[in-house]
Amino acid sequence: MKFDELDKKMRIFETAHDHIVLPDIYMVARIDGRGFTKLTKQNHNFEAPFDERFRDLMVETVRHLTNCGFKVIYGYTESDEISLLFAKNEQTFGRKIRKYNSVLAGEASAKFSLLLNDMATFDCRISQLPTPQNVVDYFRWRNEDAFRNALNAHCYWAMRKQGKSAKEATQKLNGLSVAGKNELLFQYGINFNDIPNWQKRGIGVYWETYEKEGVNPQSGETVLTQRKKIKIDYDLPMKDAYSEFIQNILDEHEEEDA
Ligand SMILES: Nc1nc2c(ncn2[C@@H]2O[C@H](COP(=O)(O)OP(=O)(O)O)[C@@H](O)[C@H]2O)c(=O)[nH]1
Ligand SMILES: [Mg+2]
Repeated sequence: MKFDELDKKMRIFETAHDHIVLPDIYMVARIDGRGFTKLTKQNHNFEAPFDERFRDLMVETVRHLTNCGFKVIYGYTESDEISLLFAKNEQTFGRKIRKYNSVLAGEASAKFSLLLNDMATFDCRISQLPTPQNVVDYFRWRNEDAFRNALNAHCYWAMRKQGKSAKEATQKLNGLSVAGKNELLFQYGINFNDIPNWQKRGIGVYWETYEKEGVNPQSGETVLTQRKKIKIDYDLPMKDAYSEFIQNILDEHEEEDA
């Protein structure tokens, strides 16, 4: 068989089931560390429940992902996961899902591994969200997940550090309400209100406009120009205020595109 014929014949097997995200549907990627329970606690000695060194590796990985060839309009990280919201008119790779899944998992794994100086891998999945409200709900969901995670993790590790076994700590937590968990922490001398917001709400990464003074080379006049830089937000809002915050990012982006 001639190469051209073989090429045509075999290409079908690779591409016949290629799924493309329809126009006007929002895409959100969630990139999650693979086996990070072991990585954070056995292979590396990160402080539990939260370690600023681990947080900084995640943040730098998000920063890289917002700058690796896609139109990311909002990045978010909590625990070992990263969510990326793409511009509605994102066109990279013709919106082929397999490309986003593989390239983003690859970019995240490579960046994080270089920063950690050890091998670490991430998986990736894409949510296809038809309405702005779905996008708001998606990020609200992860924001509330961060809160529950932080409460559980602080309770769990408070007990473990005082000598309770993994089984005992898990059992104790299972039967407790949110108020009960707050009370438990209080007994261990921790006021959950005083825990830093980045642990309870996650961290946002987004573009911020600022004005920079420059000199017009022709007239010599001082002029103000608008520039964009990445902001790392360790103090995100929560609940309805966070939903509004995400809605604003969508609105601002629509205006820029219009
Ligand atoms: N020690 C430590 N562990 C963390 C930190 N952030 C996230 N993790 C761990 O990362 C894991 C993330 O959960 P999950 O994705 O469900 O677990 P995986 O399937 O093992 O990756 C949990 O075990 C968290 O405790 C941190 O700052 N310090
Ligand atoms: Mg994980």
